[in-house]
Amino acid sequence: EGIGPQEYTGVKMEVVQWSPEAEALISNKAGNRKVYLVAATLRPETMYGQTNCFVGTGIKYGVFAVNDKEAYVCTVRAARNMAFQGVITPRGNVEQLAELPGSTIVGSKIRAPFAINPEVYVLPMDNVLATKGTGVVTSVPSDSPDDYQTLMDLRKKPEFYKIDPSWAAIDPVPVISTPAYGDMTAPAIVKQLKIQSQKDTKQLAEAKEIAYKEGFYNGKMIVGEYKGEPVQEAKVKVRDSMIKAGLAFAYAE
Ligand code: A2H
Repeated sequence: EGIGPQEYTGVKMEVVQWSPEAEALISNKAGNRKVYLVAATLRPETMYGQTNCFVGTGIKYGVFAVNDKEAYVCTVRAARNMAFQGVITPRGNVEQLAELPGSTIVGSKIRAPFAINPEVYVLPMDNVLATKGTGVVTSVPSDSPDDYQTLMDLRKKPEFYKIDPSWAAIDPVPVISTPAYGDMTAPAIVKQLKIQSQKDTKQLAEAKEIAYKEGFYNGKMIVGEYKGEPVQEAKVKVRDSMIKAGLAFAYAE
C-alpha cells in the first residue's frame, strides 16, 4: 500500500437467494431493483477462481440505491465514495434502502461474475476491515492466502463459525500458474510458511506479499479468455471485459 489512491475493481455479485435473516430485513425495501453485493478487488484477473464471498460479521452494511434498477450492498463509507465518484446517481447523494448486519448476510447465495463456479455462498471472515474497500471481499483461495486460510478454518470449524458446511464446499480452482508454486500459489505459500489459521495475521501478510509479486511478475493465465497470457497483460483486459459486460466498475479510494 503506497501513497496515492488505490484503484480497485468493484465486482457486482447479484443476490440469487438471501438468507432468511437478510430476507426479513430487506422485505420489499429494494422494490424492483436487482441487488448486488459489491466486492473490491485488486486482482480482477483471478475472478475465474471465486469460490465464495466474505463479509465481516460485526460490520454494518447498507443496501444503497444505485438508480431505479439496481442496489448495492456495501458499507456506508463505500457508498458515499461511490456517490462522489459518480457510480451511484445522482452524484453525491446516497439513498439507503435497508441496513444489514454482516452476520445476517452469511448463507446468502450470489452470482460470481466470470467464475467457473457461477453461484457461491457468502461466508464470514475475521479479518475484513470496515475501513477498506466495500467491506465485501470476494474469495479466490487459489491465489489469495487470506482467502485460502479462511476457507480452511471454516471447513475445520463450521459450528464455531455458524455456517452450514455445504456453503464452504467449493474447492479452490486453478486460475494462474507461477514457476515457483505451480497452479495453486496461495495454498503452496500457506503451507511453506506453516500458517495454521486466519489469526496468523503476520505470516499471512508476508504470504500475501509473496503471492502478489509472484502472480503479478511471473504468473500466466491458465483459464479464461486470456489463457496463456501473462498476468501483467491479462489483468487490465479481464477488468475491461467485466466492466464492458456491466459486471464491474472502477472504484478508487
Ligand atoms: B483481493 P489492499 Cl486473488 N478487508 O481480491 C480485508 N481485505 C480486503 C478488504 C477489506 N475490507 N477489501 C478488499 N480486501 C482484499 C482478490 C485477491 C486479493 C487475490 C489475491 C490478493 C488480494 C480475491 N480476494 O489482495 O490492502 C481483496 O482481496 C492482496 C493485495 O487495498 C483486495 O484484493 O492492498 C485486497 O484485499 C485489497 O488490499
